Amino acid sequence: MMNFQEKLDELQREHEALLARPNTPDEAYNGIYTRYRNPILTAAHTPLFWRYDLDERTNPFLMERIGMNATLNSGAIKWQGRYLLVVRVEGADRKSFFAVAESPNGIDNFRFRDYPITMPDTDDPATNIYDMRLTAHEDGWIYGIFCAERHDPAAPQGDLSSATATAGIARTKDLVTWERLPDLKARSQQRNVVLHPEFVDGKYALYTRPQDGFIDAGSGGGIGWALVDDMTRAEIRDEKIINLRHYHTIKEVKNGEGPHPIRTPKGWLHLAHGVRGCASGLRYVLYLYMTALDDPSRVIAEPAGYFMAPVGGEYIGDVMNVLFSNGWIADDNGRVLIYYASSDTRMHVAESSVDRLVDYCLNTPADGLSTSASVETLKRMIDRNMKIMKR
Ligand code: M1P
Repeated sequence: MMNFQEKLDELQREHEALLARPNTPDEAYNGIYTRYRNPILTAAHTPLFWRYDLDERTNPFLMERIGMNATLNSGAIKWQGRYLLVVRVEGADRKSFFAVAESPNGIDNFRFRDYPITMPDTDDPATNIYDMRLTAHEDGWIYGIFCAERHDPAAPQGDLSSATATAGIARTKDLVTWERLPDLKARSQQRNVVLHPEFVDGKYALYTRPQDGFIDAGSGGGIGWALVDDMTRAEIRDEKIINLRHYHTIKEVKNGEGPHPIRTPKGWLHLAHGVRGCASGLRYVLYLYMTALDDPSRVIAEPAGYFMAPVGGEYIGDVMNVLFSNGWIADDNGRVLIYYASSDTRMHVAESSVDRLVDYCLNTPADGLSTSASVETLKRMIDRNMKIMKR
């Protein structure tokens, strides 16, 4: 039987081995992106000193005192040459909080900073906050927009599940200290709100996701767009839907903007999630679309179907059949690292490039919205390939 110190030494060795484990590309090929084999962050990556009381007098059995349940939906930014994720960490108590994890190469060796982020509250404190989108805006601030969730004050007595979703807003200059700004004012509930990195017509531009209830998009038709004068008192007055939901597509039930779009020479490159219902519940997949450089609200291309969907162990977790992304990083050399969570449980990375993703968007057939249209699209490809194969 190991004593306290021996067991702690063993835990520390195992933890360090997990953090230092090199990541390698997966062999599966599709020409669009490459997944990396190992999850980059799991609950087991959180520091031991977050979970264990390391004092033998108060914790003689060396028990976990504060359980960590999941590391998921992370905002991403390249900061002073390092790859930073603002991770949604969920404790065993179901409360999510934000914590920065950083890596020298964006692929492995992600390590949490010693302390989680202390996010100041507003006058109406949220019960739970999660899913931060980071935007280094041209105004000089780094903004974090996230979901602030509260119990619905209009819920009938005894209903402890109904909640409201609002966009919380904070900003920082150093990713250490955060200034909390008032929550976004909007007529509807809002989740998946994202700040565009540039001014548009002299205003701040937000991708929104109006929704009737906490879960249901309801009459919210898709990803919205709104211009805002001032982020210190952001209010949506006019909102238009720029990326619609459609019957019998991957985004029939709802969709939401992922991280802020990447500027490319051919347009703004967007990553989003689409949700459909099936017998086993909701299925969340990732898709891409592009908008015009001179008008980031005008869609110019959208390939049919999903870009990434769960594979293998990604299907399994707290909320099955979910891929979700709210962070990606474009390096100066054109490499794009896509950070995504599987099944609300762990973080992964996939690699592509701006050129590949733009090619994928501009040259992959769009959804014809019916079986007949899909078959005609497929036949055209087969016809062209038959000619090539007979040469
Ligand atoms: O459980 C899947 C996801 O569900 C929500 O996403 P959306 O608002 O699009 O439905 C969010 O709670 C997200 O955090 C979660 O990953």
